[in-house]
Amino acid sequence: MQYRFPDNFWWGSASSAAQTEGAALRDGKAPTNWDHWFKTQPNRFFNQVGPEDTSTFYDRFRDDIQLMKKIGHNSFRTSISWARLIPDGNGEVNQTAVDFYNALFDELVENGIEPFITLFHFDMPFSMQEKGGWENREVIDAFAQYAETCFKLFGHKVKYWFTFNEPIVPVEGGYLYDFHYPNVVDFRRAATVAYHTMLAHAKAVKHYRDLNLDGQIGIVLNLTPSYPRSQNPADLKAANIADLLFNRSFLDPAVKGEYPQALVDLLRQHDQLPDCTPEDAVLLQGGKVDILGVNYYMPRRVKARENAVNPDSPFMPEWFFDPYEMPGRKMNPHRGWEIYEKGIYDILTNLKDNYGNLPCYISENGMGVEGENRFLEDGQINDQYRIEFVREHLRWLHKGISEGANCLGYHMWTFIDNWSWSNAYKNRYGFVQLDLETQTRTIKKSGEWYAEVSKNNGF
Ligand code: BGP
Repeated sequence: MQYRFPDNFWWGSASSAAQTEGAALRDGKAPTNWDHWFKTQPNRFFNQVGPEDTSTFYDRFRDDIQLMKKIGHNSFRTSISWARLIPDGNGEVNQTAVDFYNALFDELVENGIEPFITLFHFDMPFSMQEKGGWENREVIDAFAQYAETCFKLFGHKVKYWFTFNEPIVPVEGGYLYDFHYPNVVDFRRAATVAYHTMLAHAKAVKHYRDLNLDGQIGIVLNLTPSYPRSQNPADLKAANIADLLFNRSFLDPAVKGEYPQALVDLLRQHDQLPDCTPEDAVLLQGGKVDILGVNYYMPRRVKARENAVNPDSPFMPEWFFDPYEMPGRKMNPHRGWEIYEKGIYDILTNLKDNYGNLPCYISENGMGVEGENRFLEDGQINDQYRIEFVREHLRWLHKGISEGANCLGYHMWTFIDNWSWSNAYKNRYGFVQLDLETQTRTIKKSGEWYAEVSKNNGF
């Protein structure tokens, strides 16, 4: 075997409540931003397929866990739905939800699959959004209480907790680029949402520490390495600012407990800083994580801007750089994302050299493909492109580990084809194919391949 991974390496996949559970308005669950947005603007979702019945995991999790076992999972990440557990956001706990999550975690553990649990994966309870969402500090407190409730209810069986999944995405989608509700375009409000998210994270970490549970707490960040077009100082400056805005804005507070001074200076210079209190800094210091989940899909290539900024346009990250389309780059055309396998190694090297080599794992990596049925052979999807995609990423991951990176596992996005934010079921990511009509699950070739890799702990 050419690529052997460390003992007890985590092989698994990731998903989230809103994208897989279905039963979005059943058994006491209250609507989230997604349920609300779909009701009011269904045209914003691919083929007008909404979040109500996503992948029926709520009803079929027992059978699905058997499939996980079959494809070699020893760990699996999903999220708890805040709006299911505490329908009002900060009121009573929904006992039906407690029973569901207890049954789910028990079933995973009994089948030798370690549950990794996220507390917030883009699914703001609509009641909380009506209060202003992350712009309102009351929502920070409500989240911290929700987190504490989860730790108390499930902390003896869940050992790996993640406060947020990709906290920058609701900031980008909801407050800068119009791909999540509430479709605001306003940098200062975006910065406030980002900052408050990290305060909410830190408060949750504090609760976790106070409870003295036997486990670890972390955060999942989508780290997107910023590559400059060239070594020209103007391109380097552009890449550095992109890195500050899109990576270090969350990575530094999560791992070092404070924001990079250069980022603070930049936002101050453009009058975009959120309101901060001296107590916030103390809180953030206490929010340092035990473990970091790294989601990696694509790199960000940038160059110095070609044209002057329109001073009447809204202030945006793109005031500092233009996206750069590198000739010869490899693309996944279905998602419009570049595939650059070495990025995974660059991220791990950066964490090793500049972030104390804290324990981390690849919490998402994957490839969404449209129209996968054209690869059906004898009733099974022969997704060689996905096998290739995973294998190449794992090679670079392995190189990182062999050079000392503290990477403990690899989770694929995703287990069963699931519903995606506004793309609905357009692109399929799963190791397991989902027939939308019948809800039948069929393991793809990549799932069989992954089972072997997991069994052999390498390839
Ligand atoms: C990540 C999210 C996932 C997932 C994935 C694929 O950003 O954490 O929830 O959806 O990306 O992206 P998409 O579904 O937008 O194609």
